[in-house]
Amino acid sequence: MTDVLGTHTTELSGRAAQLLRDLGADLPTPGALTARTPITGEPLLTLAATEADAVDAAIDRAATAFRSWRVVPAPARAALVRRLAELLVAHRRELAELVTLEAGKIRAEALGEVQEMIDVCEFAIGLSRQLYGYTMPSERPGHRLMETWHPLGVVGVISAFNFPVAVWSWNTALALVCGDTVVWKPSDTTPLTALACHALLRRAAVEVGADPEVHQLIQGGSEVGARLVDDERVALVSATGSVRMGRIVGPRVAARFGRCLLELGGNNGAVVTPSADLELASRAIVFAAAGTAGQRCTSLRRLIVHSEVAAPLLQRLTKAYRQLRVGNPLDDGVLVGPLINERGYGAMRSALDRALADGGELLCGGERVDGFGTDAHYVTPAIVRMPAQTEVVREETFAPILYVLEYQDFDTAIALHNAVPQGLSSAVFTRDQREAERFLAADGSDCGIANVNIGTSGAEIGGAFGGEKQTGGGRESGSDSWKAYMRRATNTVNYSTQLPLAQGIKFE
Ligand code: UN1
Repeated sequence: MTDVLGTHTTELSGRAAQLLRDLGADLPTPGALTARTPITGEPLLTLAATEADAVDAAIDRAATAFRSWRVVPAPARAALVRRLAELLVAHRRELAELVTLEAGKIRAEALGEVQEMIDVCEFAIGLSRQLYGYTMPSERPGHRLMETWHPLGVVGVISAFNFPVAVWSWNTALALVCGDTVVWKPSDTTPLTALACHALLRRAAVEVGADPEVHQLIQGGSEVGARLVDDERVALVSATGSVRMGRIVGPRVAARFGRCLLELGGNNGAVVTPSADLELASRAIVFAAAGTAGQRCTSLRRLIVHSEVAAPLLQRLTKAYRQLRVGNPLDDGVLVGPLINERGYGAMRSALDRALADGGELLCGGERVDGFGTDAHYVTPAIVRMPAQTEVVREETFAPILYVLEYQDFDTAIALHNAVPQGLSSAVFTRDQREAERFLAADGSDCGIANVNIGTSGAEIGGAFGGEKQTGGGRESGSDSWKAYMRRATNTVNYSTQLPLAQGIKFE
């Protein structure tokens, strides 16, 4: 294992600085904000938070840039996103390594995150020629009825530490082809990857002759986010993060009649039925529950397994869990990196304590892995068999804890599955078509994402991404999610010499 103490952190901060330079970002002026690496828990670099008047000025620049960007034809706007995609392809390794340093993701997952950025750019480029509106038959002779989609305005993007670059790209690639400009407030835990993305996008803009002011970056904590949220010039606030954050952002944006796109917590469940392919199911479950150290909003947190197959499934899972290598995410063969910080570790500890107090039985994991320094938080992913879906199981704990519940009949499994406040992602493992279809039906899973024979995490960008209930209802990324980033105008055109009124009204 790499020596992660002492000199190693200096190496990591030097490496982060080098990666920033390679990605074309200026090294930040030191300030009150500290970028840490969860690999050792120690500082990488410091930078200044954006002051209140600088936030206002950034929004102002984005609003000004919008006035000309909105009239650039959408396929021409796509040139900017195409260049960004090319730069991401060229710099994928550097950006992924910075993601590993700053968010602690293993290399394969960090590269996957950058791939997700490239994918969504390609999607947005194609979309630029497909911002379709309907035409409808008019009830009046000599009239045409149609709708047109227009750019919306300034989009405020608030993103979380766990997908520090992909979630930005889902929003930004779409917003840009839709003719919007963007002000981005990344998590204050991951400011360096944000500097890198901002630099790549500005470079792309300069190279294709687009206005670089279409993208603004503001950095800092909730006070910086609050200024963005409250600003009337921000037409849409797209916020990814906790339910707690969404409860603050949603009402504040609504109070000024702004638009909100919320992608909040998940408490994702999988139902494993007696006919399931247990080998396939256990591989899917291990990736979904332990991958990214349980820090995806789509991570699998609840396993609802039929009593007949509980024993063989748990045997496979505990065996696989014991073989998972936990450690430095830069090292080959490591599958589980660190938790983001001490708060994440504390949340895991207290959730485990509560689960055990509720009568839960720890089947494996849940231990701290030492040897990385006191400020780093590595844990073995845990599986806890629960007697019931108690309060702690109904909460989202952003850590690798998989709660196991047993069921006897499929209706009860679906009821248990849906009996949580969140509604992001879900899965059923079955070879019975009736069960599979029932899970996807109106009275099946109540989530925004419902899968058959694959895990809850790792969605492709082509589908709409988001969920119901406390997850916030927003949809990002593929399908027709772009509509959230545009405004719709309904147009009625009279090409006759008469003036018939709708609903047959006579006014003479
Ligand atoms: C998130 O955790 O905020 O489906 C996003 C997935 C990824 C995105 C997760 N494509 O797991």
